[in-house]
Amino acid sequence: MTDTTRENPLSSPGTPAATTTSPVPTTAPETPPAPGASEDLFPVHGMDAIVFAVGNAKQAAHYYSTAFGMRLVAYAGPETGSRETASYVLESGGARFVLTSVIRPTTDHGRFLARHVAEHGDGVVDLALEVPDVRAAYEGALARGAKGLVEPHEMSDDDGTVVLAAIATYGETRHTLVDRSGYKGAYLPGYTAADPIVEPAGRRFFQAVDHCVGNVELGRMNEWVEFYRRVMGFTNMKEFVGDDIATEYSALMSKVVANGTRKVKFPINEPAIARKKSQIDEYLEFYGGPGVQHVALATNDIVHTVRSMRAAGVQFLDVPDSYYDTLGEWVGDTRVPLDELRELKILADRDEDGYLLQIFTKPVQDRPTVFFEMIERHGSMGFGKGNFKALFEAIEREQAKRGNL
Ligand code: TYF
Ligand code: FE
Repeated sequence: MTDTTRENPLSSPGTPAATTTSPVPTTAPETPPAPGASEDLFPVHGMDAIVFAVGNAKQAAHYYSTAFGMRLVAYAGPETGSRETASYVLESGGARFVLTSVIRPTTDHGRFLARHVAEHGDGVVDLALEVPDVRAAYEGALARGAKGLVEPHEMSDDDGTVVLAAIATYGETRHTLVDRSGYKGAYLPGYTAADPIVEPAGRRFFQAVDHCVGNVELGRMNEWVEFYRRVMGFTNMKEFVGDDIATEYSALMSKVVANGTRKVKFPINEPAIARKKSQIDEYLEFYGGPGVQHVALATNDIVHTVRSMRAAGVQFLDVPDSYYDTLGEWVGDTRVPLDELRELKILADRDEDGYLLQIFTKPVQDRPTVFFEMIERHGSMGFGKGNFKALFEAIEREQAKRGNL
């Protein structure tokens, strides 16, 4: 099981940081960020990478190449001097995934990754953020109550220098903070540029990471929203699932925090006590604690995305035909004809700012844990609130098939 003493972001005792001897603050100042100052408290350029610890990174790299249309760009492994781990760096537009597996653990890092895979299965270990000033971000975060995991340090090779540090977030997940402005290599020092595993698809299946969702334990959602607000100056977005919706059909509560530019969006879910066992409880049980539930990937042509991924064998959540019988009445016209949405099981939602099209994969490993969302936005900054009922019912049908409802 996960060490639950880690779970409270603002009051957990600090465990020693990996590369430092300096004490980590155990309490945070109570002062909230000044109104309007949130954009400057913790400047973030965007997501740098999503790092997955997996059982077999070689095969995962193949899957993300063929099924997600991603392109291998860099590699580190025994052939390049990394004898403990193998890591594959894949890109699709501005989105970067790093897939790491352990070959033979010899350091604390290798043992951590091996235990992570044993306890959680394949999962996300790191939501890395690109920041303009790693030292300022790290020191500010610690002063505001974050737990430091890796002190700021530089790494260099012939392609230049990167600055890196890391802080803890929910479960065993971390945020590595990266400044790569002084670096022109393929990923990080220690990696060599690599060629695609398969001939890349003519068009990308997606262009960017839209949002990354965390599942935390019952009653902890607000603590983690507060963590992002206080430590990183993120603010609440209006979309949330409150008690009313939770008890009626969703069995979860959810709030969304975002950085000042809204480029980085982190919804946080917790289970709710409802008529049925929460999908969040199922995740927490099979993941062995809190962690990343889904990553949403932004596409500008969801029809191309879904056709390509379905052709490659990716399975998406099923949506009943009845969903489409009434969709036109409340969503109105979208770029994609209703018949094509129906054929491909794509969901649509509209709010005052515009509309969005979205679809959800089934879990992408044997454990009912991590899945992906593909999303095409047309003005709407929401998360598909109008679809929550249909979506959560579809998830529950899958839960029932697994015997977990
Ligand atoms: O990110 C979101 O909020 C949407 C909806 O278990 C959602 O993608 C929320 C919770 C969940 C699945 C999807
Ligand atoms: Fe989502």
